[in-house]
Amino acid sequence: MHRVNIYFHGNCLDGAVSAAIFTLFYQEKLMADAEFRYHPLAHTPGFTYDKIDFDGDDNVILDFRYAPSERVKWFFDHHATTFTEPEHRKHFERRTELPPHCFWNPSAPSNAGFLAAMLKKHYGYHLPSIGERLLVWTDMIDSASFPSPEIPVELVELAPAFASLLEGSTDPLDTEKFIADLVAGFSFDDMSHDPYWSNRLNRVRQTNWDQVEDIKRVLKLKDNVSFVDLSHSERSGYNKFIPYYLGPAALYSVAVLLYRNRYKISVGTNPWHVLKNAEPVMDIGALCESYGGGGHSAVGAIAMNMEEGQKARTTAHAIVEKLQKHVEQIKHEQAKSLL
Ligand SMILES: [Mn+2]
Repeated sequence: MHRVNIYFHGNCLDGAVSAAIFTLFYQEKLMADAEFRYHPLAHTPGFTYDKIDFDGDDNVILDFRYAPSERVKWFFDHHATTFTEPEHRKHFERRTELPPHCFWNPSAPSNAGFLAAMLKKHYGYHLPSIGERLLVWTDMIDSASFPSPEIPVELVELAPAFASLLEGSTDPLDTEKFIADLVAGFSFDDMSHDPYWSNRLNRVRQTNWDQVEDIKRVLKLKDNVSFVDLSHSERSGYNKFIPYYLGPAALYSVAVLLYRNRYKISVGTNPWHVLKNAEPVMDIGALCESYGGGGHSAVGAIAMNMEEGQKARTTAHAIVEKLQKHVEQIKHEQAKSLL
């Protein structure tokens, strides 16, 4: 039997939806009775494809790093960091299949949306209509461009609830079944009536509301900067939108978290705040870098090891003070421009 191996971003709604869309395309346009195997991948530090054989008859990479291998026939990704070496990019650019099999667009909000658009354009493949509606959600969720903090915090809608379920899942069967259900043509609404999913969705929503309660108890908001110290008890996840949900006046938020084997300082800009683009703009990634961390312009983090709990708290306080001074500066600039 013809076997298709799909390697995709694991614990991620975008990765799983991409895997389902590619399967539907393959069944309709290339081979109706191929066998599919799904291999979720994770962005662990130092990840390489060295240990992966690409032993399918067709090997496909979706929503994950480029692999410079002749055995990989299909590739779709939207991560800016997809090429880990300059050689990998050259390898990608040398691909000559027509119509093309390998696609990359770092400005696409989700890989699923990009994949669907390329399959339509180059292969005349049209998604079923429930799929089209799903892409509005994958775009919103993968680029974290929610119209309000209620959506990623209250998880009332099924798409962000499923996204949160997959992110926190430790059971490989969850992603496997999720893809199979989408391929079988079920909508999220259909799936939510299946006890397998309704039990898990209830748990995800409950865990999230517990987090809202935990954060509410320790949240401090002063001078438009919120601070959350959760470094005294271990946790497995942190919903970074909760501080803005509870304290919309925060332009910036800082949290100290304790995970199984490290401390983490999480820093972010409130995407719903009116001053988020006000001058001077704070580059959060650069701020975190100056303390040994990193990130993007609006979000960043600093990791510290298990012996550095006190240092993590001191550093977090220093960052809070810096951000409070920065808000003062923004307000000063604003007042000046009004004169
Ligand atoms: Mn993605």
